[in-house]
Amino acid sequence: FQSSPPRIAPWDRFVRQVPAWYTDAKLGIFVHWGAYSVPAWAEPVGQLGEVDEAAWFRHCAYAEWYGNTIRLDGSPAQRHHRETYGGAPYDDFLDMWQAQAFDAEEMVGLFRRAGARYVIPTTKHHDGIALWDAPGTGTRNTVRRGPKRDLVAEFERAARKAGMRFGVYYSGGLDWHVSDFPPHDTQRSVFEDRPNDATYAAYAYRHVRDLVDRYRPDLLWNDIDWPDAGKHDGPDGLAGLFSHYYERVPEGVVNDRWGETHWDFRTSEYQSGTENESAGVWENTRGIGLSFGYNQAEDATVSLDGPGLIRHLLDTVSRGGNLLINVGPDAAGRVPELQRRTLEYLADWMDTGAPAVFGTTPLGQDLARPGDDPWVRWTRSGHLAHAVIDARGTVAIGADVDAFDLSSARLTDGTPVEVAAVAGRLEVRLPEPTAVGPAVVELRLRDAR
Ligand code: FUL
Repeated sequence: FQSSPPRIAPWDRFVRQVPAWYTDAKLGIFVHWGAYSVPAWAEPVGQLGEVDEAAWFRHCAYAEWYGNTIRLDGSPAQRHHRETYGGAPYDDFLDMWQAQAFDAEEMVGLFRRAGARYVIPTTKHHDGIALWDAPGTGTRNTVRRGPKRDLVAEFERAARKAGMRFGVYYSGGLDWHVSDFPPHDTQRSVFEDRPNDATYAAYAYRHVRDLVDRYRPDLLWNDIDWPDAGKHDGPDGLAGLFSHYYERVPEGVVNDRWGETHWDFRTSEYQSGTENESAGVWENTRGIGLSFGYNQAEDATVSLDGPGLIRHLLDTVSRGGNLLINVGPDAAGRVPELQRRTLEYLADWMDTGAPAVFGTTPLGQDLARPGDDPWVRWTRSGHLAHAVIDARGTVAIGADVDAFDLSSARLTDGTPVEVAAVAGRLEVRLPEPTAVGPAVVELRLRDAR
């Protein structure tokens, strides 16, 4: 006889309309901050999804993966670690991490100015170090060691004070401290060499439940997967965790990295998982550079500058997604200059650009086409179409010219813009820029299309 298949936990009961605050929000800020922010080192080899998988782990561009990369024999990170820190144990970085300049309100204020509607700090990354006094972590958290502060609480208070939504990142899939697998060298090893036993499942469950009870996060952003022994419908299983969460935070949303269970929105990361961007509710995440954790080895050549970030944001929003852009503070708790400059630029652009972003939906490609020469992306709010154009002078844009009331064309500050239908395209004469960054031209749609 074959035994009957295991009962599949009823994930369907959690399926619901995703709260509008999330789909309207468009921009969130991820914060990857940890003991890895002390060495703050990785090889800036390229974007996840573009680098050959065989090279990714050994030359990992993610500085928050330092604890893994230095264990891969012969890796440049291992050499760097030996030369710079004499091969010291990873946990020494927890004590070296002082966070002495960290001012959550100042940092979150910058995020808010940049237009972000939510902020998600890491509360436990793959290294297993908790940024709050997490049950069962003993002294291996930032309240007992290193910063000696509840960093999750500080972010939470600052976010709420700034009128932003607050979420938590939690690595349920990997915890290098509770497992002794060999270092990850392939994608397969990431998903297969992860702790799946009941003891770890209970540990992770307690953590996320504690995060929910203490901070009422508006988003639960789990990473990699959830321990298999915990994927059941009992009160202390994943289904119980979701039930508890939605009961406490009815407007809360969860991402899609809990294995094949339940999600409110799908995720993509740099160029990986982009198949998740085609339908439904989704969010792309990436760093300003090539890493989430602060990487001192990065420079401007591998980082998004202000216009680059605006283009990435609009490319995402115009296709119906949210962008979760990451900031990696240094060990002292400051936003490094390169990242700060990009965010400040975005903040300046938001004075004129915000209407093209928040609360919008994509504009159908039957009405107007995105393009890269000139660079243009379209969004809409009701009958108003927003064209975000990163160009100067007069540009021609592919569109159904009859769909628009051309005389209505304005910049968001009300300045009229000359638009004509020429050979089946919109010829837009952009005024001399008075504001930073791409121009936003708004046009009325003629009828209720
Ligand atoms: C990935 C992690 O492995 C990265 O370090 C980062 O946290 C990213 C957001 O998710 O899967």
